[in-house]
Amino acid sequence: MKYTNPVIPGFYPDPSICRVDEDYYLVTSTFEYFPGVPIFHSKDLVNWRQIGHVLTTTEQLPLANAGSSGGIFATTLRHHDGWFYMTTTNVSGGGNFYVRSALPEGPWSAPIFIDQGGIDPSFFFDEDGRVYFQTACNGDEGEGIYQCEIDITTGARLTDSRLIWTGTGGAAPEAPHMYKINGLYYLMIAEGGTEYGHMETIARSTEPYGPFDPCPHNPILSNRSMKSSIHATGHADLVQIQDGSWWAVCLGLRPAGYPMRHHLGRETFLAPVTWTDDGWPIIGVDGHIEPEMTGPSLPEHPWSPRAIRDHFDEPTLDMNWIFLRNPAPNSWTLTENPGQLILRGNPISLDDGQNPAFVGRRLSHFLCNMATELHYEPSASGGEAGLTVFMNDKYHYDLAVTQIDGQKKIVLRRTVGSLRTEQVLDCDTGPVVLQIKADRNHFTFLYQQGSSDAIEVGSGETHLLSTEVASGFTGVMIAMYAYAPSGECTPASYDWFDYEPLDE
Ligand code: 6LW
Repeated sequence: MKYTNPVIPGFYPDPSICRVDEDYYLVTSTFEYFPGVPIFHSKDLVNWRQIGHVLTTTEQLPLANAGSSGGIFATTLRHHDGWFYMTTTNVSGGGNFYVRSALPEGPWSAPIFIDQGGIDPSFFFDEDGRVYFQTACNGDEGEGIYQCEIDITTGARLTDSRLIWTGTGGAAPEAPHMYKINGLYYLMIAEGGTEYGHMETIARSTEPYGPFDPCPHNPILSNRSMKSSIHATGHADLVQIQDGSWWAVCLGLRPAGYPMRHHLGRETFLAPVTWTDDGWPIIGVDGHIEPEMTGPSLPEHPWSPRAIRDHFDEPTLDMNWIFLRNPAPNSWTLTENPGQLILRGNPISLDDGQNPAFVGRRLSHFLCNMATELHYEPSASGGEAGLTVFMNDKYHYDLAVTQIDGQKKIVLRRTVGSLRTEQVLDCDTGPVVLQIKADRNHFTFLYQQGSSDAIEVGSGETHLLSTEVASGFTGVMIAMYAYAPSGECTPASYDWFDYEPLDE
């Protein structure tokens, strides 16, 4: 079966995968967003559906100190002896930890912290029962991959942390994963940094602590040539499927245009793995990931497509909605008026790098129409509510309903670093439909009331809301938000939200 990459589009970086019998599970990193670490399920490696989040409590995921692109860095998911284990780093709260659960959809345990520094933690469960814990660390022996042995029931470190490989000389050796294949320990890592120089390298040893012999074919994955429309591939994880073949998931970028190179964020890609005669894995077609590839020999198992409209008529939010850091108490409710998502602004704005009233989803398509019906009559105290195309607290475009000089207004505000522009139009009392039309180069903002035609307020370039300009590790979010500088509690009631993709 042919499939199209990415297999999980939108800001879903640093994927890690495990297999349990005929089911596959995958997690990605989530930085300052809450709940953290979405977990996906597939039966064919191509079609994925989200089944929950791993980190759903403040105890598991405190983000109060997480700046933009802080919080949860890369994750690893493993299954052993009937338990799922997810390990990650909260770079803004506590460092490396893991949680475990008997079921992939949870409930997951309280965090168990591990006394080893660095990022990109991973586990290897050896046949003799030993459990090895690896991270990318700049430690006492220099920069590279460090390993210790741990007690998986308590997280206690049982040995010193030792440098086991420094990679092949690329910048930032990171994202370690260890596999035992045909009696040899394979240690696979990312090098070159998670941008356009990204690559995957591997080494192997007869012993878990090495010495590791580097693969003569390194890098085993790199899209560094300009030929491909996919770039920055790396941070891979391997899985063996039922027919014995091996497959890789990894992160990559799809630059929307050249030379702007902007994109939606780092996404999750799938590639076949082939083995050389001397026993080394090569990811993709000669180490490249392609947009169209031939999938695994597994029965195709598509999931029902997501509806365009979210009516907000369930008592809980659909799991593709997430908050910016831990949501402030009373900032949102679905139960006060069933069929509406009500946001109550607080004095925290989108610019503050904290937790404004914000409910958002990833932009997963370059061509997409989004809209929401907002019931909100702002008071004179400068409150506002609306939609934001959000990269981080210094790069976002907001289409909001507010009040200026006693008049209800529509404002389009574009915040790009220290630059800010505003366009203001009149607005009648009553509900407003706010619209955002996305294409590869622009977001176009419109509003519509009653039976009148939609009115275009303005537009903003897509490339300014991309890590190439805004920096960081996250991706483009579309969110409903509310802001109340005086703390007044005018409810912003969202009747529905439409997300209509117009491209793959
Ligand atoms: C991830 C690490 C990285 O933990 O970026 O640049 C971090 N490399 O592998 C966040 O994705």
